[in-house]
Amino acid sequence: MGLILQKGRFITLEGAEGVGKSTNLNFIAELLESQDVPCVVTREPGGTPLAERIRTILLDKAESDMHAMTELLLMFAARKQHVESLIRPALAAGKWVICDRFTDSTYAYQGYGRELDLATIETLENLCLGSFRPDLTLVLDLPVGRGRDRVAARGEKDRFESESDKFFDKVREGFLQLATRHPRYRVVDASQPLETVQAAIAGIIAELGSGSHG
Ligand code: T5A
Repeated sequence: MGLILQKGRFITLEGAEGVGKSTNLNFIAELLESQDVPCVVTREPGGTPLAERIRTILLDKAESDMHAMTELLLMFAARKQHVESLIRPALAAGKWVICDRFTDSTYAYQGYGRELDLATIETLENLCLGSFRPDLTLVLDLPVGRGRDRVAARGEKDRFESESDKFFDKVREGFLQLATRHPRYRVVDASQPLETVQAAIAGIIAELGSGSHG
């Protein structure tokens, strides 16, 4: 593939539940490691001890009366800690960072899903991150029912997984809307067999490595 190693790149994987983010995150990490590209795999909400503690609160079904704005602020509190103590230092050290969800999930879930004002989210994004954004965002797209089927065998549902199909339809539509906003987004049809999905992802990563990605 011939990746040109210059500086760390920040790749995020996005999509609704069960679209294959974790599966493909590991695939990308193995792909990069096979080419001696140093990389760090992480996730949101979470990624650092403090942010993981916030994640536990956010996913806890016992917090059923959490206000949408509280949820939004906790997402950004966790993100600020994650960016400053893990993501930026890793990129500065020349590592590639591959992250399971990032701010686009906030737009999709808290914005499109919970119907909080997108401009408020943008204000918080600018406040917490300045101009810091991913180099590449892979949006894995899958009909909501298929995502649910893929994770159906798992145990008890968390606070988000307990939401309705209507909520997840809005989330999915949100991701597709976001993907039209900037060339850093690439939508991958996640309903295809895993080998086909991963061949598409490998092609996109190769573009990023060669510098031809928008
Ligand atoms: N959240 C997060 C917000 O509301 N706002 C935010 O700002 C942020 C950052 C976090 C929750 O927090 C919310 C959104 C989330 O609800 P999470 O840990 O990201 O939760 O959990 P999920 O999205 O629920 O993650 P899942 O593990 O359920 O889904 P994945 O990672 O997308 O799916 P994965 O890779 O585990 O795959 C699911 C199954 O499908 C199979 C896999 O083998 C696996 O069994 N699979 C395929 N099968 C057939 N064909 C393919 N192409 C397949 N790809 C994968």
